[in-house]
Amino acid sequence: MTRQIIVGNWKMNGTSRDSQALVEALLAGLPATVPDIVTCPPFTQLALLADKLKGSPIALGAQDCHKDVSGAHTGDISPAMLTDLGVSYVILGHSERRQEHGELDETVREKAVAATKVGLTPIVCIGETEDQRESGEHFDTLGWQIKGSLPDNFSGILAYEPIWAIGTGRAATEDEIAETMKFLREELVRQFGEAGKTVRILYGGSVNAKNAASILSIADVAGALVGGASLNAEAFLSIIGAAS
Ligand code: G2H
Repeated sequence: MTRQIIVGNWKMNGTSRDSQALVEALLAGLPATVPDIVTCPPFTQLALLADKLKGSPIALGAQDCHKDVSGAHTGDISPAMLTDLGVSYVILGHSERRQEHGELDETVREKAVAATKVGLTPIVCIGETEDQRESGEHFDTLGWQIKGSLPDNFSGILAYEPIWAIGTGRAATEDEIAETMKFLREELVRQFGEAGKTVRILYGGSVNAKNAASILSIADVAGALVGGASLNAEAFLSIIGAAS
C-alpha cells in the first residue's frame, strides 16, 4: 500500500519567526515512521524553509503558481521559480483562489500542465458549495471540475475539499466522504481510463487532531489537506501520527 500524504496548507499566515518555530517543533516531534508530509507556507517563507527542511522527511509545497515559465506577470510566481527553491508540490485551484482571484477550471488546468512540465507535483483542489450539495448537484459539479481542471495524462494529486467544510470546523461526515470518494474514483476512471485508477485523492476541510484517524481510514482516502490545524505543531503531528 502506498503511504498516505499529509499536506499542511498554511494559507496567508505566519511571520518568518512563526514558520521557523513551527517547523522546528514539527521536526522535533516527528515519529520514527512517517507518511509523506508536505508543508505549504506562504511564498515569502519558501526559501527559509527550504533550508530548514533540507534532508528531512518534510517536503516543501507552494500554494499557487503561474501558468507561464516567465514573462510580464506582475506579482506572479512561475513553476520554475518554485523548483529553483527546492519546492516539490504546488496546490492549485484551491476554492479560496477560485473565489478571491476568479480562477476558472481552465486556468487551473493550464497551471497543472505548467507545474508538471518542470517536475512539480500539482495538488488540484475541487469541491462543491453548500447549495450545490443541498440541491443534489454536487456530483455534477465535481464531475465538471475534474473534466475542466485536470489535464490529460494527469499524474498529480486530487484534493476533494467541500467548500462548506473549509475553515468551518464542520468536516464532511464519514458517509459523505466515503460516497464522494467512490464517485470521484469512478469519474476519474470514466474520464481518464486506467490512469484514473492511480490518481491519489485527498480529503480537505476542517481536518483536525480529533477527526483525522477516522477520515484517513475511509476507503480510497490517500491523505489529507489540512489548513487551520497545520498551524499548530501538536495538532499537525497528531494528524501525521494518524496516517499510514
Ligand atoms: C481547506 C483546508 C486546507 P481547513 O482549505 O486546505 O483548510 O483545514 O482550515 O478547513
